[in-house]
Amino acid sequence: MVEPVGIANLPNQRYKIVSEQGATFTIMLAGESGLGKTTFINTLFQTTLKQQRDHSLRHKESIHKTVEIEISRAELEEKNFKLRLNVIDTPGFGDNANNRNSWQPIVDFIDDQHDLYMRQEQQPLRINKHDLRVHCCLYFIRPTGHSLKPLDVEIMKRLSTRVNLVPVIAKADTLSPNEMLEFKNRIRSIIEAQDIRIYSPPIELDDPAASEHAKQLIESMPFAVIGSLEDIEISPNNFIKGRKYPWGIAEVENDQHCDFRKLRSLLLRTNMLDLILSTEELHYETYRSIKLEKGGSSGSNGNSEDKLERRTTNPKFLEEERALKQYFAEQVKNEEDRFKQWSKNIQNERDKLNKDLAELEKKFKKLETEVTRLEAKK
Ligand SMILES: Nc1nc2c(ncn2[C@@H]2O[C@H](COP(=O)(O)OP(=O)(O)OP(=O)(O)O)[C@@H](O)[C@H]2O)c(=O)[nH]1
Ligand SMILES: [Mg+2]
Repeated sequence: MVEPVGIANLPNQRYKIVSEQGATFTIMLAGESGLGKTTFINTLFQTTLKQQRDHSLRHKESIHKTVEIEISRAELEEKNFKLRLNVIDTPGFGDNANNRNSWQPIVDFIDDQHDLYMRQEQQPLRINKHDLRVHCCLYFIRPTGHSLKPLDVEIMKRLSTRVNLVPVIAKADTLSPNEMLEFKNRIRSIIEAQDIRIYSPPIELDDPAASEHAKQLIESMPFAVIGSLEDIEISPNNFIKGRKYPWGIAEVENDQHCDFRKLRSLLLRTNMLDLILSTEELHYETYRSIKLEKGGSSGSNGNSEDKLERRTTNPKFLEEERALKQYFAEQVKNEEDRFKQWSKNIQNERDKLNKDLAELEKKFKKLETEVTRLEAKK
């Protein structure tokens, strides 16, 4: 009998990243203020069609400006596989006199997480590691139709040496298809000319369908996205997510309108594992070796180039990687179900938090009454 590929049975050390306590996947959003970062992440995790929500609430949410780095978590468990999802939403920059102040915290956050992880690795005791290393940073670009700003170039350069960087064109509904094509081409040539290393999905030569999908993803970069929390009724009881205009509806999940579905697939299905592994083996290792060199330690022999080399050429690694990929693909294949569950989880968390807050308020009220009563007695 063939044993099922259990993550716990996988032989290689590095599978520990996605075994033992399951996988952790952390997405970060960065870019100028008001480009729809928060809206995008809400769109990504609320793809199930829900009834209209409380209108006042939606209004409040849509004008919410992110003012500090916000971390949300959701945990998903299925059979024996646990996936912890973290989303790091950052305040937009660009509307400050001193821009450095606004993006430095983002870069620091990424470095700090690597640092924290490294310190934990140096602990003699095997502790449950706290891991918020960013596996993918979505960088939002303003849909000007012209070019990348020098500030974008500067920040993207800094990010791309630290993290898997995925550029995203915000508010795709504001450009015509032709304008979008030209804009994408221009951005691609700047990225190339400036030597910005963006994330590129690996092409699987032994799997034609996967390699075709990867090529499509690469061709679509930078992904143009539309975010919306609105479910628009297109026929009785038939809702789609989109933005309504006098001329029609810009649809979130329509490939003719934007690349939302491609980006969703890259993040949550086809490339999640690669994003996790490449963070560990390239970005984290790079950070580690730089730190160790600076610290004068000689322990930097497991450097990133070595590991990458091993990963791409050693047949044993390739076979293990294939098995892991297959397992992972099975775990994340039912995209839609996952989204439903995720969005439910996120809502549960929110409800729990609200309940806790309500309880606290109740306690506080009680204390207050008590104080008034005692004071009256005096
Ligand atoms: N036309 C259009 N508007 C959008 C889209 N996504 C978001 N918006 C709107 O843009 C505004 C800003 O959205 P947010 O999601 O708060 O933007 P943000 O990038 O998180 O902004 P900061 O938190 O300030 O950095 C809101 O009014 C959204 O409704 C989109 O795809 N198209
Ligand atoms: Mg925001």
